[in-house]
Amino acid sequence: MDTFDPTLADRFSFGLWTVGNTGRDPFGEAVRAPLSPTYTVRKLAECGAWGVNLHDNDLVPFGAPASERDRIVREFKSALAEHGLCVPMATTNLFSHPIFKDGAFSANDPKVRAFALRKSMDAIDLGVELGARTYVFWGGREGTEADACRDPRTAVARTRDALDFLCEYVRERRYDLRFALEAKPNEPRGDIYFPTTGHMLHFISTLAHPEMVGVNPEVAHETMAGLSFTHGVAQAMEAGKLFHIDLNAQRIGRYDQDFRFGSEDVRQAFLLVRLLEGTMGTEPYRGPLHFDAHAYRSEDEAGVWDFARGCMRTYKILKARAQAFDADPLVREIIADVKDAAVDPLLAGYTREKASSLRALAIDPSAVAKRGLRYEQLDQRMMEHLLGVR
Ligand code: GLT
Ligand code: MN
Ligand code: MN
Repeated sequence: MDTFDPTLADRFSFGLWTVGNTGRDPFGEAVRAPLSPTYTVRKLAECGAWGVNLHDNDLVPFGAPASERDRIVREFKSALAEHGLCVPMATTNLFSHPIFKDGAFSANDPKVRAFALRKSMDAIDLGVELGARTYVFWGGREGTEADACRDPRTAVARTRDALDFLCEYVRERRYDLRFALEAKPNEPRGDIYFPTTGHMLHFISTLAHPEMVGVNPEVAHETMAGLSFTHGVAQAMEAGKLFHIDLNAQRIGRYDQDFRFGSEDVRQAFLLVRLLEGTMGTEPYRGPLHFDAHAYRSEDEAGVWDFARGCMRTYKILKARAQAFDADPLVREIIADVKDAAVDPLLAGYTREKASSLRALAIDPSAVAKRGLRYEQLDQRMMEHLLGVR
């Protein structure tokens, strides 16, 4: 035990599908045996996790009769109680069954869309029964290869219909549940609709109940698109829309790698943890810290638990590094807000007078431009904190 080992206060969660990943990929069979949900609960608790998340079919097999569903849910609930784990988030599998080969909410066949809605309502009931407060929608199959199959605007409108429908369902049942939309640019489809968190944020503003819906950005997905994950998350936080987060690691230009948190692009991971924890003195994110990642295919079951502990330890180590970085006097000095009493009041809240005062300001562009900003020093200091020499 050391200070980087996880505690319940850290709010770390894993999906049944993450530690339960058997290593199957498009080129090879499973390398690990499936783990039962109740066993997973016990092992996650031993590792120091706080929560366990699931798709409907991670727990209840597709098409299981009601009696079997109820037995499975009963056993799972008693495992949760015995080991002190909660279910912060639940979701629906709208991608594995062949019925979803053309998408779920955006599919051209109305029967597919009906089946997707029905499956989502059942899965919402299941999630709420287990105590989930956040419900994720990842439209993995909502996309195309043969893009002429529909007007992409139709896909947007159908997705809106589905989310508005399900928001009303939640409201009618008086569930204490919020939706979080997860973007991904491609894989398993050639192109997926709403490819980034930014697309999702705008789409949310067009819904009937935008206050019920936020985002669930994933490190790997934003990075696949070559974007700064931290900037996307920051925009979601600024909009009050960061309802959930999927932490893992990814290199640009690769398939969706879902690696152990922090194992690629340590700088981005550091900046992300710094943002989430508010070590700059800003409002922190207070929701679940979910690892949507899995162990390398090289691992046996012991390696899976090494992977899980690694995700959590790296997060905590980065948090400690970020705290030290933001407490460093040199850092504070370089990034201190530049204040200018004559100029600051003119910069927000347009009036005709402010506009003319702005025009009248004496600003010498070359003099302003001459000042070096010391970002080399700042970035090197960040590297030294990150590399553990400060
Ligand atoms: C799937 C996907 C993830 C999503 C999960 C939720 S399932 O593993 O790769 O990014 O978050 O549906
Ligand atoms: Mn994810
Ligand atoms: Mn992923």
